[in-house]
Amino acid sequence: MGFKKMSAEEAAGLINNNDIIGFSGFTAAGCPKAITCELGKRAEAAHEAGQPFKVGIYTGASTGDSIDGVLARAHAIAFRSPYQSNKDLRAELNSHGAHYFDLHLSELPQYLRYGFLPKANIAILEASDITDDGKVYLTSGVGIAPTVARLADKIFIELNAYHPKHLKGIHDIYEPADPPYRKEIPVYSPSNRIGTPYIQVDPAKIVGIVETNLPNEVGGFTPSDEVTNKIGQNVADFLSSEMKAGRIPASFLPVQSGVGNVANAVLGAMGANPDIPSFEVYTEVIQDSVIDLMKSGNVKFASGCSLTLSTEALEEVYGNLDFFKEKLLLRPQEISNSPEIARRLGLISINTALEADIFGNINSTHVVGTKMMNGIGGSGDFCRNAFLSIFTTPATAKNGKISSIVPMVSHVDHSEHSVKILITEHGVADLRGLSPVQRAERIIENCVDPEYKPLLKEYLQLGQKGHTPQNMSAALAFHDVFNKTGDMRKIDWNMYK
Ligand code: 0RQ
Repeated sequence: MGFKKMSAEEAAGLINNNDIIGFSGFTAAGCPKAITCELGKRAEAAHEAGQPFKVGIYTGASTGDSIDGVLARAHAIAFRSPYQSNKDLRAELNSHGAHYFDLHLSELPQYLRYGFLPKANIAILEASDITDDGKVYLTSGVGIAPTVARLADKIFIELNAYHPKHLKGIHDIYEPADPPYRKEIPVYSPSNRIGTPYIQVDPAKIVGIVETNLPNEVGGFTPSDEVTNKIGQNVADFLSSEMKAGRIPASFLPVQSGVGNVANAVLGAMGANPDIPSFEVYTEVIQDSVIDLMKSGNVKFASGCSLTLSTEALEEVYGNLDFFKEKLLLRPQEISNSPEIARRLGLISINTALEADIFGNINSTHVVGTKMMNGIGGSGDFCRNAFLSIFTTPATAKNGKISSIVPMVSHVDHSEHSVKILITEHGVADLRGLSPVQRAERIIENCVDPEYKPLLKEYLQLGQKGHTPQNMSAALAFHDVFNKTGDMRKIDWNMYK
């Protein structure tokens, strides 16, 4: 190989204060892990010497701790987009130590190409292989890698021997042209290949190769519990009833499912439901449950942006690549999350809300209206354009002290227009074709926790005249009482009568 090999420390030494870095990967899958650890040390040393050292960061989605955790703890992040889920970075963003720009994931590559955001002058890519003429074969996640590799002036490659070279062929790399030259993205079925299995980069831009042998930093999943299992069951039963009613074709439609424990439980329940035929997945994050369903024959094919798998599941995939490569494709997020494709394929989209309101608006991001949790991620890319958009949430949080269903969401990510079905452990609210007051009655009846039902019914009585009967003094009273007492159940509506 003709490229210069260097240590992670040497590579980090070539990155300067105010540089802007774009990383490969999506969630902790496929993210570089070595150079940023050294960069964190560099930033800390600079800060100790009284010098500034911060970089701007673009990624696919969240990252492993070696990017977001290390750099947040070193106070080395000037700004960050489009998604994160690291507790130290969350603290940094919420205290304004770093600026965060929350963005629909499908939009970031084109935002960068259009010049809407500061240019990433450096790209750091994790690769399983590279050729002398600049063909980069990625690892278990793609994200924004093709775009940042093309736009950056300097590229560092972390060549990670943990990922087998035999992964070649699992990626499908395609970057659309920009308007006015853009054509349709020719994905007509989840398994359609439209691009190349590698990213072609200009070899002259490759500054150095850092050799590593490091596993992904994907956290374990909490096992499903009574609540998540019930939510999963409710989703599966609802989908099976939609099939029986003839609204979902008998051959079924491709499924997008969000990230986390609820999403894992939902897919598990769909696999266990005898009425749901084996289906395809067109999503961003391929989690353990998809791999299990592939083995049992319930999932025929999965197209995603990353293999966000536990170490055991990833090793199982890597150990049986001949079987899995036939059934998996990894695409850039611009394609995995494309609104055009979501609409064309007719996705059944299932995402998790932090809170929903009785009129069907969703808050996916802000805890009690102010603190950023993770970000909007791909939820908007999918839900706005899906065939059927479902949001799930446990009915309460923090041992019942918070109702996830409130009079008015404290932050809006998805409006009532994008939300078709709301599902909790208590039941399903089908909101299609309902007016605001009908939606409120259905959500309160079917989805709300029994302790909160009378409180929300009473709130509806306080509603002021109008199409959407909110009460402008009391709409955020649940949040206010939680901030003051730590328990939404302490609400006293008499104050608003
Ligand atoms: O707090 O962590 O302190 O225990 O929020 O809640 O119930 O464990 O749910 O892990 O599935 O995450 C919306 C954040 C849900 C996620 C969100 C507290 C609760 C707990 C987490 P603790 P759960 P999950 C594809 C799609 C946006 C992006 C998206 C998410 C913590 O699904 O980030 O959809 N979605 N992407 O106690 C205050 C409430 C609360 C609350 C829960 N109403 N008020 N706190 N919590 N409800 C993926 C990608 O884009 C990559």
